Amino acid sequence: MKLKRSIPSWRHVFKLDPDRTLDAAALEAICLSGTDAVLVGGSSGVTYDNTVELLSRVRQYEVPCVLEVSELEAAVPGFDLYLIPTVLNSRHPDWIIGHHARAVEQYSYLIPWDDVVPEGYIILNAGCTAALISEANASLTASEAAAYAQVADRLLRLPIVYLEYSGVLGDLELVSTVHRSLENAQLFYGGGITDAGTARMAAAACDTIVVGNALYSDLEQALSTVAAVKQRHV
Ligand code: 1GP
Repeated sequence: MKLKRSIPSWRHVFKLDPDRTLDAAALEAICLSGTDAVLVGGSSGVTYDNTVELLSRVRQYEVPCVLEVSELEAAVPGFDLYLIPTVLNSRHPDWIIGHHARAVEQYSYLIPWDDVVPEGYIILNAGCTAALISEANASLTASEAAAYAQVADRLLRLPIVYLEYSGVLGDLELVSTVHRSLENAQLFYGGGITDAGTARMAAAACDTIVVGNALYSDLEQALSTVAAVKQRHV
């Protein structure tokens, strides 16, 4: 299945961490939930082996399966699409462009460029693993976050801006401000969506909500986020 150009229609995505355990029944419920895509990714403990294993399990179902590449060693072939994060508010150039340049230098001939989509990450929870690893300056005002987002959208022309609050529900007014500032990019929001109520609030402030942790803490509530978002358009 070719997913190119279909990203803008995503309203809901479940993010699965290859380093965490899901039994068969849980995975089936997630893949048949009506979510627009399963995004495979994590900030630590992601390996080739656990990524291959999760891909092969998700492939039993028809839901699009997309890899968010955070470890070069875990760039497994066979996904529908590859999302490549660049952390716009990192204090270290490696996370903005350095790792990417090294990857291209080593593996350019292996990269399925037609299936690669860049994401401009803005990490706003200073305590999350991604912020710590990437040395993100997470204390941005709404106006500063919107400025980063516009650089991604208007200058770099990235198709996705991702506001990452992993683990906590973010400042949804800030998210709305960033949303209004975008011209073309799709706004992903992730962080602290645990149930239908938080899903609805977050979905009102962005284009695409990403639900991760809740799948591992309260699956039923996490599954209810799909209908909460989809009903908005009925
Ligand atoms: C994490 O943005 C995603 O990368 C989702 O966040 O795990 O808090 O749902 P949560």
